[in-house]
Amino acid sequence: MRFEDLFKNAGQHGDANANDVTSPHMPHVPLTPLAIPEKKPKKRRSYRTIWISDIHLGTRGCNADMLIDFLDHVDSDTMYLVGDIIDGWRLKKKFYWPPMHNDVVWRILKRANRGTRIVYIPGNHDEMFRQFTGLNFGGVEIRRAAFHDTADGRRLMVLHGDEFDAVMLSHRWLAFVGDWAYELMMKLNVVVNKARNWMGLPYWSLSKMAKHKVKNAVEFIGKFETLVARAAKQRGVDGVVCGHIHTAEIRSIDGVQYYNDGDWVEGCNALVEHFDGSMEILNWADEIAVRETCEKDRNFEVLGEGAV
Ligand SMILES: [Mn+2]
Repeated sequence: MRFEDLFKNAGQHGDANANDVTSPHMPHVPLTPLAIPEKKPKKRRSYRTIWISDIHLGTRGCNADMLIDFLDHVDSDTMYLVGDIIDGWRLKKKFYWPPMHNDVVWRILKRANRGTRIVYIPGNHDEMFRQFTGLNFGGVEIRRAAFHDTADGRRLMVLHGDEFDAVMLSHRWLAFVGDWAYELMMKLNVVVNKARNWMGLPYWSLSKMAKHKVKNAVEFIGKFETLVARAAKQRGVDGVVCGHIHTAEIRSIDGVQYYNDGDWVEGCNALVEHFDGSMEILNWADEIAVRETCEKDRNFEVLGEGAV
């Protein structure tokens, strides 16, 4: 069917819906069902606030299935999406959008529709949404940064964290060096040295260099945390919530509370505020493991020892 055919009959003589703008005589297009049907537990675990970031939808690294499980099991009055939700950088290079990634967007929009206040602070990987700052997409407020007042009267600054990259300058990619990269380097080490040997060059340890770099990554994280906390102190707030470096953390730095909500690529973390204002980092992979063990135990009890 050609695009123009969609409108062929619209507004024609004899069409009962011709003047009804809510019914533009469009052919029926079946909706694509969710890849993972929404779980509706009797009662979702409820928090005052949830912060999540660095989901990187549009990449293979994104643990969308875990995030879907998380969204189906918890609820909150307010939810902050603290940047790098969609990875525009990667999508620009190669389009990758499995149905599960749509499921995540669907769940977030549905949450907004249910009445959860959702504040979206784009990061560096989804900076294309920064131009929509101050606008509202289906109940999702887009902000450059935000201030959050906790139940126990503290004021927190919320931002993604890439704002400090310019100050950090070198080695910013190092924070993302995970085990897989290290392993890959080990494998590369073998190949590189075979080649070097063939060319008559001496052995050169790539893994040794990698170890050095990982040490640098640890230093990088510490430096980042200090910088963010210092900026928060200058702003006169009690604490700061950010993401960006994929390292969940709650700690006090120089009298300022530093919170990092982690990521959904490696850690699968969320930062939550309880109704009394206390804060906690959730590790959803662990939560799933605990739940599955409990379910197994329950089945064990119901079925009895003989049935297993
Ligand atoms: Mn980032």
